[in-house]
Order: sequence, then C-alpha cells, then structure tokens
Amino acid sequence: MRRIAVVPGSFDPVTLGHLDVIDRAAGLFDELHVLVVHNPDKSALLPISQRVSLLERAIAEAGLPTNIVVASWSVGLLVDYCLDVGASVLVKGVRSQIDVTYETPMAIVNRNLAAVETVFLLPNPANAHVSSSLVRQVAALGGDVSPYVPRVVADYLQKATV
Ligand code: COD
Repeated sequence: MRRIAVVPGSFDPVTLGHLDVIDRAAGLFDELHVLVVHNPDKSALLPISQRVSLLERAIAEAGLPTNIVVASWSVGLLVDYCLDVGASVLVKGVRSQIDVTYETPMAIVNRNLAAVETVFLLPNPANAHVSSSLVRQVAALGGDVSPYVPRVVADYLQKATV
C-alpha cells in the first residue's frame, strides 16, 4: 500500500524551516502533499496562488525529492483533503511547547474525524527560530530575509517591498 502524507500550512511565505520539514517528510512517505491552507487566525500577506507558486519554485530550486505534490485547499476540513487523496497521515513541524499546545487538539480531532494520524517532526535546530510571521515582519521593515527563506522567496519579497 502506498503511504501518502500531507504537510499542511499557511506557508505565507515558505521558509527554510518549512523546506526542512518537507524534505524529511518526503523521505518517510511514498507520496507527500504540501497543502496551502488559509489559517483564519492569521492575517495573510500573500494570496494562496502566490504561496503555491513560491513553494513549487522553492522545492525545485532546493532539489527536493520528486514525490512531492503542491496543492491548496479551501473548501472544507483538512481531513477531507486527506480522504480525497488517500492520505492517512498529517505531518506537522513542532518548534516549541507553544506549537505542541496548538497542534495537539487538532491532531486528536483529526484522528476522531477520519482516523488520520498526525506525526510531529522536530525542527532542524538551525531553523528552529524561523517563522513566516518573523519573515513578514523583517521584510515589511526593509530587512534582509535571505537567511530565513529560499532564494526565490527572498527575491520575490525584495521586489514586492521596493
Ligand atoms: N521548523 C519546523 N517546522 C516549522 C517551522 C520551522 N522553522 N516553521 C513552521 N513550521 C511548521 C509549523 O509548526 C506547522 O506545522 C507547519 O510548519 C506550517 O506552519 P505555518 O505557520 O505555515 O502554518 P499554520 O500553523 O498557520 O497552519 C495551520 C493549519 C492551517 C495547517 C492549521 O490551522 C490546521 O491544521 N488547520 C486545520 C483546519 C481544520 O480542518 N480544522 C478542523 C479540525 S482540527
């Protein structure tokens, strides 16, 4: 049986921390869907289509495995997407106790809703402090985001804020 997993996130924008989790998750499953989802708790910087495009280009630029599919989802529960594509696992990166506290109830509900399990991956320590919100803040104030994001994202943000 093919093992299919989904890495969901806002990816607003994709960071080197996200790419590290995506790369390692792709090595654990036969097929990995990177799913851009609107998070109603956050105010968005980039439209979903732009986040998908930057993810696709960043994954290609980094030479990540070819079993990765990028998609977006806005019409229902995250587990509905999982059922649609035959995925039985969600993969989340957890950087801190705050991430664990945020993710744990969702993991339990997703298992109750559709028997979809959640696997937590610890971050690469080099990227553990990186978040999209930090990147958005540094970019908005004219700072250099290149240590935190793929080159394609740094270039895009630089042009967008000029
Ligand atoms: N290192 C490692 N992991 C990281 C890093 C880093 N530097 N930065 C982020 N991550 C992880 C995050 O912990 C998260 O797991 C993932 O990468 C994506 O992060 P973000 O910030 O892009 O995305 P979020 O946290 O805004 O995305 C949240 C979701 C929309 C995925 C979430 O809210 C969700 O699962 N919603 C479910 C909607 C639903 O169906 N609800 C009903 C049942 S619960």
